[in-house]
Amino acid sequence: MLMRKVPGFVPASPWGLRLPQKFLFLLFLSGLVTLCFGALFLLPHSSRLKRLFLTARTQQPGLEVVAEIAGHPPARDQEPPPNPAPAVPAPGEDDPSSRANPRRRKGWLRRTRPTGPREEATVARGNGIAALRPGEESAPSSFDFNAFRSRLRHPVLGTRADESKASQSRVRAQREKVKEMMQFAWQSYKRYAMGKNELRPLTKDGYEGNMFGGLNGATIIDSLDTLYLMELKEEFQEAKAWVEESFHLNVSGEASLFEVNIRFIGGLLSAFYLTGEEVFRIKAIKLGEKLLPAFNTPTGIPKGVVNFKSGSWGWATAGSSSILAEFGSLHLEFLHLTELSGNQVFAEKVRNIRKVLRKIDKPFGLYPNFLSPVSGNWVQHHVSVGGLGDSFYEYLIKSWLMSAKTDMEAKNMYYEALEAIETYLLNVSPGGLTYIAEWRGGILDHKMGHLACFSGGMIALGAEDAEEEKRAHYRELAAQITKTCHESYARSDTKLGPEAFWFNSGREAVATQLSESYYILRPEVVESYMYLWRQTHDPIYREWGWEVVMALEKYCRTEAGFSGIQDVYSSIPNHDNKQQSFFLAETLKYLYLLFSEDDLLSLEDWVFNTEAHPLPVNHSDSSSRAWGRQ
Ligand code: DMJ
Repeated sequence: MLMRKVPGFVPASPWGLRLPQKFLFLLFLSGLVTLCFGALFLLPHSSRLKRLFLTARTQQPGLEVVAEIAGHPPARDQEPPPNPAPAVPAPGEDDPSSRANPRRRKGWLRRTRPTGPREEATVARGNGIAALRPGEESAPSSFDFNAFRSRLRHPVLGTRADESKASQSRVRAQREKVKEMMQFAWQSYKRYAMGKNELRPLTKDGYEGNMFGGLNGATIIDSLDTLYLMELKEEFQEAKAWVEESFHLNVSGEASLFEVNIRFIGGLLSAFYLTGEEVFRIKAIKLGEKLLPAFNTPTGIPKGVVNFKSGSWGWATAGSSSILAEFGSLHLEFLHLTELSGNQVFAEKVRNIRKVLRKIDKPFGLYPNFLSPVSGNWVQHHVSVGGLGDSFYEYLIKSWLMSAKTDMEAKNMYYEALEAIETYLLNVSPGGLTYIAEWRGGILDHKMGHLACFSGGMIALGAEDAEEEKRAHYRELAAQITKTCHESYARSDTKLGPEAFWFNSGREAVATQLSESYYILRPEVVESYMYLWRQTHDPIYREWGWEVVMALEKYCRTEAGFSGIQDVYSSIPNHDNKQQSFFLAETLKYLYLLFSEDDLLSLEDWVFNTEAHPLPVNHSDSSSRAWGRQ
């Protein structure tokens, strides 16, 4: 009808059109079809329409393009990696298609490379993606999981030494006991609090806390690698299924950058490196991206709190200074985020932090705990190897180790800092106990926090790379500090250690007030036992570890999970009703490792982040080791 009104459109054939008009109409139609099809390419990358219309065949060239961009030959031309199979079959590994993209790459850290729809297509084909939610699938990778695994010096889960000998049966039973504790802690959490951040064992429910900005499941993500290495296969699968189906990143609260990094990102990264499951890699990267606004400060030193909704960096809630242990404990995870995403932004953020810290004046070579992210100046001169300072030092030596001993800057900063700590903070009590005091502008508080007890393990770990003439000294120092921390346990009624202990007024290694007498299932003391055991094989560390197991069973185990206690000096426990997620991530993991062979998560292959999540050492022969050249 419409055409009849157009001048010149007079019907003259059975279709009602003349020949030139028919030609014009066909031309118009074909133009329209071309336009519609072409528009598909302009749709956003994640568009469903695009995925519907662009078949697998259309996507295939993307593989070649990605490989070429990353400097590799197309997939079809490549040889299989020399040792493609994981060292030991692991929970959930029976489906080979669920492995990360097996294409090879050269560098451990690569330069940023362009990303685009084709790269995304390669990611989307990997298994695990099906479980991702819309908008969570854009994390391209050319990470070669098989090549990575083939470079490890030891099977991830060790070679399982023959433990049939009588001398070995005790340690096997001890390890099994710790495994049972993990199973109990997990089952209790699952029964009463699945999906919540942590379990409250007395009230038999869960709680979210206020550190994670609306993220859920801290206990699940903190537990993944512990369940894996204990070969609790069913439990690992439960945890993985929850991550796939219920771990949502579209949250909008205020979160602690540090806590989200060490627990969630650390946990996801480890789970990926242990299993090759894409879902962990992709969620780690996506979550990492959500943390980036915290770095938008004048100095690039991140604020402690990030607002997931506005992306702002939480001035109002977090005061005006950033905390050394918080912004100084991002390096390990952020380098791995770059490694797994190909996006240099993560590495750049932590390199900048390093740069600021290297340049700034340090009083007597010490690093105070508070720094202004605006001016880049120290805010007050409080120095501690315990809370507020602790894991900054840990991440220096571990950055060195994780870089396969190429990050000289981290190494130098670590030994210089340790020397200053020894000179100004280290003390020996009249009773002969070695401890690291806290420093307030030159005045010492003769106390050590439970948190500072990780330092025995750290100093042991760093001893082997110190100057020849200092190695024995550092080994001895590590042993002495660990002995002091053991004393803080041994001198309590429960044989568990207080939150802080003092050396004054004739009292040594004991808390002086009730407000410091609690024990919240912390790991630092058993962490040091584990490192000292691996370094010395002195049976005393297993004995001390076993004392902790017994005490946990006696005073912290409740009907529905483990709980902290409010007073280690009372043998009638007053439970705090919290099963901390780090109990499953760290305390039980370090205890299990203490009663295992040294090649289970060998220290030649792995460094543990400050939440005990294992991250691999860079064994690649790459020339692009970004952190080693600074
Ligand atoms: C853990 O979250 C980490 O070890 C952190 O570095 C310090 N505190 C707790 C455990 O005590």
